[in-house]
Formats: sequence, C-alpha cells, structure tokens
Amino acid sequence: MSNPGDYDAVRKDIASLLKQPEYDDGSAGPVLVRLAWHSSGTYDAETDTGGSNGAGMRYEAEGGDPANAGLQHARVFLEPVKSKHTWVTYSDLWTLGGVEAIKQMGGPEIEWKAGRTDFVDDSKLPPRGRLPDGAQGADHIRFIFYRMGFSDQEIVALSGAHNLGRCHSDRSGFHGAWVNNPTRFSNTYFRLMMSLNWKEKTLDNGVRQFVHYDEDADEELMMLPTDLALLSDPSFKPWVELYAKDRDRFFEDFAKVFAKLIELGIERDEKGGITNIDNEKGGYHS
Ligand code: CCH
Repeated sequence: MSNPGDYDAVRKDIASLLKQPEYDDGSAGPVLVRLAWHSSGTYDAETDTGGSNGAGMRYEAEGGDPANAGLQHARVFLEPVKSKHTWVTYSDLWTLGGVEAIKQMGGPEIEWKAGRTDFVDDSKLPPRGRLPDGAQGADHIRFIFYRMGFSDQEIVALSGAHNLGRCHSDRSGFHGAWVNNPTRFSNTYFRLMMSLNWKEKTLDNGVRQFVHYDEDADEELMMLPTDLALLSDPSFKPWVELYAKDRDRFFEDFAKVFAKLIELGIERDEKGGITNIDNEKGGYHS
C-alpha cells in the first residue's frame, strides 16, 4: 500500500511487471499500450460518449467486444498493482500503464494526468463497433479517428504504436509482428513500411494481410491492410515519409497525440481536477 496520490510508486510497480519471460516477446508492454488505447479509443466527440473514464472494459458490454479480445491479459498483468495501490482507479491505472510501458520500452515521456473515476456513467457508455477494423482502408480509418477528433497527421503518428507488439491469430485473426524488435519503441514501423516489399497473403483462417519474408530474420514481418493504407493515401503518405526519416519528430508528435488520446472525454479545471464527471450518475460501482 502506498499513500493515495503517490503515482510514482504506481509507475515503479508497472515498470517492474513489464518483464514477462513466458509471455509473447518477453514483455507485457505492448499489450498494456493497447489496453490504454482501446480504453480511450471508443470516444465520440459529437455525442461526448466513450473514452477512458469509467474503465467500462471491466464489464461485458465493452470488455466482450471482439475488438478487445486479448486485452484481459493486460488487465491481469496490472491487477497486482491495483491490489497494492487500492486507491488508484482502473481508468487511471490502464492509461498510466500504457504511458509507463512506452517510456520503459525506450519511447517518449507522455504527459499523463490523474483523476479518472471508475463510476460508469450510463449516459456515456459507448456502443460496440467504435474501434478500427484492420481489414479496411483509408476511408474507414478516417471515419473512426475523425469521430474522436484527430487529424490525418495525428492518425499517422498514433499508428506508429504498431512498432510495438504483435497480432495473435486467436485474438484478431491477423498474425505476426510489424518489426523485428517489437518491445523497443522506435520509428522502424514507418521505415519498414516504406522500404520493404509487402506481399498480400491469405492466412489459413481466411484473413488477408501483408507480409515480408527475409531469410535472415527469425520470422515473417507483417502489415495490416489499414497500415499500408497510410502509404497509399496521398494525405497520410507525407507523414509516413516524415516519421520514417525523422525519429525525433515522430517521438515528439507521438507523445502529444497519445496524451490527447487518453484525455478524450475529460474536461479539467486549471488545477487539473476533472469537471465533467458526475459520480452520482454512476450505474456500477467498482
Ligand atoms: Fe493497433 N492493432 N490498430 N493500434 N495495436 C493490433 C495490435 C496493437 C489496429 C489494429 C490492430 C492503433 C491503431 C490500430 C497497438 C496499438 C495501437 C492488432 C492485433 C490489430 C488487429 C491484435 C491482436 O491480435 O492481439 C487498427 C486497425 C488501427 C487503426 O486503424 C493505435 C492508434 C494504437 C496505439 C496508439 C499495439 C501496441 C498492439 C500490439 C498489442 C499486443 O498485444 O502486442
């Protein structure tokens, strides 16, 4: 147990659980980043619904969305941190988990603010189907990310998170990692997207993705149809080119846009206190 508000103690415990020799590429980091993203990425600016507040993924309506398959691993990894620091809310813990994992994997420092609550405000519940589908193209990506209020530049910067982790046949149906070292944050995803020769492949389960095989590498690399849509779209492409050649600019832009992602749906006063959450309206208690 730590003192309520001691987020440095929480960060330390997140950092020390990242090493998981038995899991994937030996790190819980990538799946924690995906948890932070999926908990926030349900936001709809027009109706002001969805977003990280409320940690709705604990319940079947959101947690059982097929788009969230596999994220229970991330939640289980974080559970000992929650048991130790009982005062931290799940919604703060899940967003901080992503931020701390990115930092520990060599990525930028991302601004993170506390204060999310675990009350599920029934009037803000997102319907299923708000997260992107990797089998689609540029129109779909814009439809999903414009709904949250992101620009083309921000969409490309955020997509750079695919430098981390991998696809799992039993979760999304896609298979493989985007880069050879998927537990190190860098701009390699953009560099490989531009420099390798990607070939379409239909997996045994019928899912279509793009692959590159190099004899010297341990494993075939992959790209989703949505990843390569960034390269074929005239407004996305210049950002892919910039981030492929300017790592520092990518880190800077990624840090800004990830901070924006995890704040979607949250309004704060000058002191950082959240002003638009009504605990009284909560439908469930944590
Ligand atoms: Fe992603 N992502 N993502 N993604 N993603 C997957 C895995 C990760 C899409 C589809 C998939 C973002 C945007 C998109 C991560 C971070 C981000 C997988 C494999 C699919 C499919 C899931 C599996 O099988 O386990 C699509 C489509 C889009 C946009 O169009 C954004 C934005 C972020 C974060 C900023 C991370 C990290 C992973 C790896 C997870 C892991 O378990 O290793």
